[in-house]
Amino acid sequence: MKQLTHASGSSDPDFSPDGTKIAYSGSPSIVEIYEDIYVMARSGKGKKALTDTDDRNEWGPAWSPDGTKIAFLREQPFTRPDGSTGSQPDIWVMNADGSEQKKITDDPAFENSLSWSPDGTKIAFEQDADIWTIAPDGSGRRNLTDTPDAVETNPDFSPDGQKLAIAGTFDHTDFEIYTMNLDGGALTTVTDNNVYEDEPAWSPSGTKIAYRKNVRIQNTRILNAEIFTKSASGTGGVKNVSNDPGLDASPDWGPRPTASG
Ligand SMILES: [Ca+2]
Ligand SMILES: [Ca+2]
Ligand SMILES: [Ca+2]
Ligand SMILES: [Ca+2]
Repeated sequence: MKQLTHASGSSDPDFSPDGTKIAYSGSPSIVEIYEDIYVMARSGKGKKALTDTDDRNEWGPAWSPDGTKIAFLREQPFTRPDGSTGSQPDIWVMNADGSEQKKITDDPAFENSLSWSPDGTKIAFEQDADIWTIAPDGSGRRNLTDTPDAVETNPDFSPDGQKLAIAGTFDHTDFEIYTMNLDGGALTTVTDNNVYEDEPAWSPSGTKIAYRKNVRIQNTRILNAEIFTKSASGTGGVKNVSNDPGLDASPDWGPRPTASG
């Protein structure tokens, strides 16, 4: 894949649903450490900042399926009773041009990994190692996993909106890829091994899931992340689709079919 950004720490690329734009997070310059959300044309041209805060990070942009809105994470600094300071992320939603930024979660928990449902009515996310859904206006928040002793993260809606792919531990010692229904039921194990997998992403047809997996570089003890695909049902073999010595992350199949077509 062609590298489109050069700012240090540019990450989290997400294609607009029509495939013409990419939203991502990055530092505005090498002297400012705090990231903002940017959008640019797929060609890499026309870069524009959608957030402009000098004292906190924004990251993790996720386009709504109709392309009109972007959900993202914004750091919220706080001071503890003992005077020490920290920060935690909240979920925000803005118009795709950066206007009307609205906070939809507002609590000390750590939110992460945003995924819109194909019909635009829900955003799935991780909060403190559980998988939740919430409406884009902040209403109807629901914990789908509620497992205090296990970690779940990286939810990704299936193209038909009926399931989520997630990475998690459950009864395993390391991360596996799972699918589940929107009530947290019908858990299916897609991977089952003793290496680390995360960042699942459904194929547009809904039949396959791409994910990141750590594999050992031959004749070394060095772990290298590669992108693999496997059938969403968990059956059949796996396929290494990146297979290069660089660290690969955040698989994205590109634009998805919209509800209308
Ligand atoms: Ca910022
Ligand atoms: Ca929070
Ligand atoms: Ca959990
Ligand atoms: Ca595993």
